[in-house]
Amino acid sequence: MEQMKLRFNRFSENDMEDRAQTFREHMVQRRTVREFEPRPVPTSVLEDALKVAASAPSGANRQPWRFVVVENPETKARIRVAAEKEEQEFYSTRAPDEWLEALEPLGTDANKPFLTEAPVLIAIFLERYGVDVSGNRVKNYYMPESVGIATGFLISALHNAGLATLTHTPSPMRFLNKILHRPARERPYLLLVVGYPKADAMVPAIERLPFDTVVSRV
Ligand code: IYR
Repeated sequence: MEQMKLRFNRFSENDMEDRAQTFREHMVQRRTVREFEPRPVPTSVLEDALKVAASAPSGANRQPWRFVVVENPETKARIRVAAEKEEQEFYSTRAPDEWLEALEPLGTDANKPFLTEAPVLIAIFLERYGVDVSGNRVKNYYMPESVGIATGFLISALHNAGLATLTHTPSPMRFLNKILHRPARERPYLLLVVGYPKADAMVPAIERLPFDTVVSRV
């Protein structure tokens, strides 16, 4: 493979510390939001964030992610109906008690008004295998890891730009293939709800684990 010179910004140690602190202070404020304003989001902001996501590293650079941006109210309504149907099933029968107890502090239930209230839904699909020009299957690698990293990039980019997100995972969510006309080789990975939080939006008063619990040095 042809090589090219790496472009890499080196910062002074002072600048590194400033940048690290500024980024931390902003990122730790990110909260999952469930109440959205209907106000549309700027298209260029959305596109820039999606370009960040699409630049993520991936197994063998296969880029096994596909992002479907949904702004059409009818399509959002169809997604909401299908998601709530699955969620009703989940909350009333499928979920074991232990799972329901774990969700209790978050206050979630089978109603998903944000799916029609938020201006944008981004359906993220994982491409299980590629297809070359002759129609032959091409193997992808580390798909969940790759799509997870790209999703993290996307959430961070949207937050950086001043937009709120909600990671929604109706289960099962195969209905997204049908509604969004995606081929069977693409598996729905996550539904990202994007917009501005309502002015009086509330979030559960949950805390992150102590730093020492999640990070150790050996
Ligand atoms: N998919 C359901 C249930 C749910 C599961 C987990 I794990 C959460 O952190 C939140 C919700 C729903 O979206 O309500």
